[in-house]
Amino acid sequence: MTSKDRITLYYSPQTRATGARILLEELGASYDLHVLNMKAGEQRQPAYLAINPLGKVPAIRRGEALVTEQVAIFIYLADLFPKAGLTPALDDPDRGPYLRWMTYYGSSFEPAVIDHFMKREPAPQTQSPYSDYETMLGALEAQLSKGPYLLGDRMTAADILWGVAFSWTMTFGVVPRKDVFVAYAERMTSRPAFQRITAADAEMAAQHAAACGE
Ligand SMILES: N[C@@H](CCC(=O)N[C@@H](CS)C(=O)NCC(=O)O)C(=O)O
Repeated sequence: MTSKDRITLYYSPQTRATGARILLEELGASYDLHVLNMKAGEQRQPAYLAINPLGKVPAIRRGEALVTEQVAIFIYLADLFPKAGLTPALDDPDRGPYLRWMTYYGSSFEPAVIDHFMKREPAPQTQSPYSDYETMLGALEAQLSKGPYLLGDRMTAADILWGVAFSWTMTFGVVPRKDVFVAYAERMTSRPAFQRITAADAEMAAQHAAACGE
């Protein structure tokens, strides 16, 4: 990879950017971190709003390509490093199911979990993007019950996204600790990349808090 192809990850610890960093590690990719101290509000400064007008991490830059949105970042990065074996090729029969479960995260899971967390009345089933919370979660439970990974025996980048997601949402109590979810989260979070980045995140988060006098 030439220097113009180098990847910069716009990052804050213990956020949705953590999964993207774990994926980069699992892919064996070289990358630079551009760290934002969210406690100091750096994500809302003009310099970062020029990267992502929503003021959200993760974002990545590679050459002229700027990518925001976790799911897009996951698909993009896993495709950039096909030799890591975490993405089914375009003509692979697993490609469709892989994209299905990747995008299910952003299109169905997150809206459902946020409504649930905020105790918001969901939209009527026919107008809600995720049907209803129980149905949305039930589909995931059925898929993961086949295990050990979302696509069966094959681990993909989607499992890194979902492993982190289950770990966080069960910690916050917004997703029930069903056996299948717990076993899956443990499978993914016991991996060295997850352990390494979680430890580095704890250190970075403490530094950010200290810098803000907390
Ligand atoms: N739709 C975005 C959401 C990302 C997001 O919510 N990031 C949070 C961190 S977990 C954030 O940057 N929050 C900072 C803020 O809004 O001030 C994605 O999927 O990447």
